[in-house]
Amino acid sequence: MSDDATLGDMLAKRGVSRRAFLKYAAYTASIMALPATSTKVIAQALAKARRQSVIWLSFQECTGCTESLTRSFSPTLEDLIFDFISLDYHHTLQAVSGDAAENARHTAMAENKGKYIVVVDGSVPIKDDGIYSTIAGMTNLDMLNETVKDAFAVVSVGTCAAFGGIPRAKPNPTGAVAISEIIKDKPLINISGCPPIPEAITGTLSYVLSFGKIPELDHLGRPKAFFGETIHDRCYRRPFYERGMFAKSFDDEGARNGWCLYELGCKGPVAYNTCATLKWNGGTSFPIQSGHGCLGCSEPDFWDMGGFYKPLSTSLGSVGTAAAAAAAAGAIVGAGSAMLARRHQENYLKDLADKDEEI
Ligand code: FSX
Repeated sequence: MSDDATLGDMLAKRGVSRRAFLKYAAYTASIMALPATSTKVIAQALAKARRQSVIWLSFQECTGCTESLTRSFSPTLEDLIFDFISLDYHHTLQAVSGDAAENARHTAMAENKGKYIVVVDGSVPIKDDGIYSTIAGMTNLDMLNETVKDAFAVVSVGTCAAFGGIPRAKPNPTGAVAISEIIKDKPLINISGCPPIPEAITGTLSYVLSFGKIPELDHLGRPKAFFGETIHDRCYRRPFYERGMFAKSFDDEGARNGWCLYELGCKGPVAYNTCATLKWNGGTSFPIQSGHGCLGCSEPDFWDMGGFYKPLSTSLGSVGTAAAAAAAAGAIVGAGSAMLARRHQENYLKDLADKDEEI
């Protein structure tokens, strides 16, 4: 089908029914917390849209973000690639290699100047002129700058791209930085998580495709629809927290009865993400449901927060101690966790400035 074909044309050709298409539009509206009336708007916008050119760059990362994307349930990765976007370049998923791959990137940039979206997963090493990670003979830094120059928007997928992630963990030997520290002149969306929830990736892309603009973001550049609440806000174990009922070890009676995992190091009160509602693998489960505390992987510097199995009271210093005391009384949290999170994020922003001076 010609490049002028709309998504509506393509979906019809593939035999996707109007009912199935509306169902997808309704799902997208619901996970983006949009009013039900948006379903029609999304469906109409998507039906008229041309396939969006997407160039996906992978830098210092573990490929977990792409693994996550391939497990998207709505739309599936196949739906996304065949119907909604033209994935013109992707280090892991593309069949071509070498010059053919680089030619595909350059062709997509030239043919879609000013309109394509660059998705990036992984951080960028900038120490020693960026020599610690190169692709096709280019440093990640050069490839990022070259590719983003004519893009419409940039989407940083995963905590590595959004905040530096694990490559940036102390002592950060490669001088890893977040994409937002390099790209300052383009609309940029952070979809954090190590890895991010697949529907947060596909839902955000669908939103941009439907409305031609970026969704409402929080102060760390993340879509509020997915990152507007903490895990703790929606955690099904929260009633135990409120009553001061905490598991003390992973095999005690409290753990077996589903009590709160706060004292076993759960970072849910300071982790903004949608794991407790969208969950993973098509809504099957999420870490806390399987008995393990949240690692806080969607937050800046989660690897250096002071220990996955230490309660926030000890891993976040005096701020945490105050929260822990209140937690033991089975009180606070709404306001307390927001305060903790904000304090942590303020520290992160300050750290960023300090680290930039060190690199
Ligand atoms: Fe990072 Fe993603 Fe964690 Fe891994 O691409 S967010 S290490 S899941 O793979 O970048």
